Amino acid sequence: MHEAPAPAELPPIVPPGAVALDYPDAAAIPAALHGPESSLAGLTVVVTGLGVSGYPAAVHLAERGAEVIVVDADTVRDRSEQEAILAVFDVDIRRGPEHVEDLPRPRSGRTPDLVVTSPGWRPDQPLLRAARTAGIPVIGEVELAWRVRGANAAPWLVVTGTNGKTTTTTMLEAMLRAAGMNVRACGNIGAPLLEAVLDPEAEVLAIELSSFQLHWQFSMCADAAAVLNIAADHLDWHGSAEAYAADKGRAYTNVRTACVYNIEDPATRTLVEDAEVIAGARAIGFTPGIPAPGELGVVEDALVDRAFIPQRYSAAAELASLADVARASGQPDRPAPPHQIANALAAAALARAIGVPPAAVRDGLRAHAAGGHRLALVAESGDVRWIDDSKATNPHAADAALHAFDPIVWIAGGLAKGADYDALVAAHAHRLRAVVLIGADRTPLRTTLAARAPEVPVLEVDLPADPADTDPAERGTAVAERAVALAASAAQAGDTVLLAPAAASMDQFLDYATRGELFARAVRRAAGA
Ligand code: UMA
Repeated sequence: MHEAPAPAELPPIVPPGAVALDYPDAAAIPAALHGPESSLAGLTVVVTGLGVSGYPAAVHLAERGAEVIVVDADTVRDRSEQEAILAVFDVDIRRGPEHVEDLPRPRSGRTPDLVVTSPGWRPDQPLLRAARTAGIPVIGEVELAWRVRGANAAPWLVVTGTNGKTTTTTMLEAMLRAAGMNVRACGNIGAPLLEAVLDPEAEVLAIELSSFQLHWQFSMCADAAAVLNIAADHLDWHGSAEAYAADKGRAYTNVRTACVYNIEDPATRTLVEDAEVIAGARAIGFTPGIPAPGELGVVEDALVDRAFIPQRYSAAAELASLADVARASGQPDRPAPPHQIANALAAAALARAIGVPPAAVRDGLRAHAAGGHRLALVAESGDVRWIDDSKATNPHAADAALHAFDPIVWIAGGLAKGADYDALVAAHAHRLRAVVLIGADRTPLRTTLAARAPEVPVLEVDLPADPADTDPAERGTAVAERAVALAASAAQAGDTVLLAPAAASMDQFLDYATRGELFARAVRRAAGA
C-alpha cells in the first residue's frame, strides 16, 4: 500500500501515480462536469447504452444543457418510457446495430467531447475504439457520478469481488440503516449510482461495483472499499485474468480510510499492497479464524472487531453472533455458511470504518433479508427438490451451490465469458445424475462434460432457430420450460434439480433475476402449483 498526500479540497482528478492504461487524458474531460449543476451547454456527449446505467446519465447530461446522443444496438426491448422522457430534453436516440459501429455524427455537426459508456460495453467495441482513436475521452457512470457529486457529498463505501457483492452490499446497507443513517444501496445492485449521488437526502452510499464499472473510472476516492475475493470471471470482457483482477483492484485506489481484504484470498491482499491510497488509510483483513490486531474475525460463535477499537492489541469488540449471520442469510435453522460469514465480516469492516457502532452491525444483520436467486427453494414435488441459484453466474459461484446437494440434476450454461469449466466439472461429476444444458453456446461446457464426466447424461434444450427479433421474454420462457421438462424427466426421488448455470444469463434472458424467475415459474407450472 503506497500513501499519497491527503487531497486538498477537491480530490485529485488523476490518482497520484496512476498508470494511464486505458484511461482518458484527465485534462481532456470537460471541467464543466464537476458539481451537479453547472451548465453543460455547448458540450456534446455520446452515451452508449439505453439501459439501467445509460438512461439516467443521458437524462442528467441533457438536463444540464448538453447535446446528448444515445446509441444502442438493441431494437427489440421496449424502451418507450425512457425514450419519451429523453425526447423532452431533445436527446437524439439512435437504436440498431448500424449505430454502434462508429462514432455517431451529432446533429449539430460538432465533434463529440465525451463518451459515457454503459458497463456492458466491452473496451474493444468498435464505437469505443473509434472514440479513443479520435482522442475523445471515454468514461463510465462511476466516473461521471464521482465528478458530479456535490459539496458535502455522502461517503462512498464500495464493495466489489467475484462473488458475494450483492449480499455484502445489502448487509452493509442494513448495518448503516440500523445506525440511523439515510443510506442508498446502489451501483451494480441495479440502482444507478448517478441517481444516488444526486439524492440530497443520502447520508452514505453502499455501492456495489462490477469490474466493468471499475474499468471505466479513475478518479473515485472511496472512504472504504472491499474486494471480497477474486476468481476468474468475465475473461472475454477483460481479455485476461490479470486485467480483470487489476480492474477490481482499482476499488482501492485513493481510498481514504480502509482497504478491506480477505485474508483467505491472498490475491485481494496483493491488490491492497499494490494500491495507491490516501495518507492514513489502513489495510483491514477479515478472516473466518481468530483475528490478529488490525483484523475482523470469529472467536467462538461471535464476529469480532480487532481493527477499529483503541484496545485492539489486547482485546476485541463483539459485533454479532454466528446465529445472526445465519438469520441474515435466510437460513436461521442451519449453521452460518462460511461465505456468508465472510460477507458479513466485510460489510462490518466497511461500516466500522466510518464509525458505525457494534450494536448496529448486529441489528443490521438481524434485519437483513437474504437476496433472491441464491440457493432459493422453489418447490418440493414428488420427492424432488427444485433450487434456484441463478445468481451463480460463474464457475466459482456454481461450485458453492454444487457442494450443497447430492445427487443433482444440474441445469447449466449460458454466456461462458471465457470461463474454464474443467475443475468445476471434475470436482462434482460424482454427484451429477444428469446435466441439462441451456445457453446459446454450449460448446465449453459440453466439451468439458464429455471429457470429465463421460458417464453423466447430458440433455440439451433444443429450441427452434432463434431469430434476432424473437421477443426476449418469450425466448426466456421457452428455454426455462424446456429445461424444467428435461430435468423432470431425469430426476429421481431424493434428487435435487439445481439451476446454478455457472454462466451469465444475457444470451437467453434479460438478466440472472429473470432467468431465476422464469425457472421458478416453469417449475411451479409443471408441479401444478
Ligand atoms: N449494448 C449495446 N452494445 C453492447 C453492449 C450493450 O448496444 O456492446 C446495449 C444493450 O442493448 C443495453 C444497453 O447497452 O440496452 C446497456 O447495457 P448494459 O449491459 O451495460 O446494462 P445496463 O442495463 O446499463 O446495466 C448495467 C449493468 N449491466 C452489466 O454490467 C452487464 C447492471 O449490472 C447494473 O445493475 C446497472 O448497469 C446499474 O449499474 C447487471 C449485471 O449483470 C446486474 N452485472 C454483471 C454481474 O453482476 O455479473 C457485471
